[in-house]
Amino acid sequence: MAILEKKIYVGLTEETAIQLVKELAFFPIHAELTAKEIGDGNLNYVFRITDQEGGKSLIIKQALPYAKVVGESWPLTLKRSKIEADALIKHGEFVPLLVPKVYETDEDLAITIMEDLSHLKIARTGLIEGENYPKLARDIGEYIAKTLFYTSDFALHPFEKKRLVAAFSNPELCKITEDLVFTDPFFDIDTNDFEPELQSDVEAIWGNTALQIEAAKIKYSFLTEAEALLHGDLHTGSIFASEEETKVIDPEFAFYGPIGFDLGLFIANLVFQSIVRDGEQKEYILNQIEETWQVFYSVFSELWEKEGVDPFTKVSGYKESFLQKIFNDAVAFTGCELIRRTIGLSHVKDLDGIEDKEIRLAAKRKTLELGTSLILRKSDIQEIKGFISAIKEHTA
Ligand code: SR1
Ligand code: MG
Repeated sequence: MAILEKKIYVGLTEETAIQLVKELAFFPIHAELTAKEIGDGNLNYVFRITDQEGGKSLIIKQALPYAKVVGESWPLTLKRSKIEADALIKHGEFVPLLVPKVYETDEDLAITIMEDLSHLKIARTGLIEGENYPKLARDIGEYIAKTLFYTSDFALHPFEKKRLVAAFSNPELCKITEDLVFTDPFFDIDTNDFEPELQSDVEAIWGNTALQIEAAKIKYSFLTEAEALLHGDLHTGSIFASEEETKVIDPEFAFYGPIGFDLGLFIANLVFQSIVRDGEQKEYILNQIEETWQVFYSVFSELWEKEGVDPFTKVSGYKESFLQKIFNDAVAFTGCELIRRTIGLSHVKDLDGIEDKEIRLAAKRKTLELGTSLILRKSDIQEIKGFISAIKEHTA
């Protein structure tokens, strides 16, 4: 029976994935198709379907009803598939070259059929292998500025903004972030995962009340500030890159939240690279962090000046004050991401992949120290040069 007609969720296999794209007539009827499951994320299946002879390929992404990283004991809404497809489409209105094209979606099957980007590499993988992506910082600075400005109250009619806030309500995925990024790492909770040698460093975090208060404040911003339609999980594993191209994927955590969150997540994931690299290569990454902020600032500023619809966007000084707030938020969000990827449930290969135990532990202690400092100094660090100095100070 045709897969689409059933209208009930069924997990795809490589065989049924081929059947599906044939039903949808993406390929000629007699095309010899191959399918391969290539997903390496925490939550979904990703099938690449190829017609070797016709030279055409595409991706089917299917949400699983549970978190793959933990197993069936952690059920997870399939609605995230629609959120992801809708966010790709919405963000694609503003940055069509920086996101994959969506060809088809099906809410019942929780699938999105989209452009195959296999000619690119996941940025995290390439960076770990020592590659550099000269356009990455510029493209991500522009991506964040445009997607977030155009979905904010500064660009939208208030009715449309509130319609989007409701359409992108994503409570279950937000709860994962609220727990894994903003709560669990700051308490002795079972889901935390760290090497026993870090016990005393971790206990210092759990016992730091000043840090917990600041973490609580930045978590509250995440919970309450519906500033713009965020990507929501903008780490380097959510980005495909080459020297010429950048494509942002996987916005299943999209929701209306504080603008500094996307910035902080991306910057933190560059910080991991600045820690594992030396000399000129370390400087290169630090320059990428600075460039991300500079590009974000200048693109967002220009949009504000030319296309701001709220009368207050014309009031001298308001733009600078708003951007300062975003900057300070981004500093603290960076700190939270550094800590959670070191001692929380979901780690990064940049750190865990360091083979030498002493070097790995030293790197992890740096991320904990820097993360703590950034959360505590959120309001003291006023501009990007000071941010870079703070990173250097704790990660030399
Ligand atoms: C159970 S999901 C763990 C992490 O993977 C995603 O990419 C998010 O970063 C989430 O926190
Ligand atoms: Mg993801």
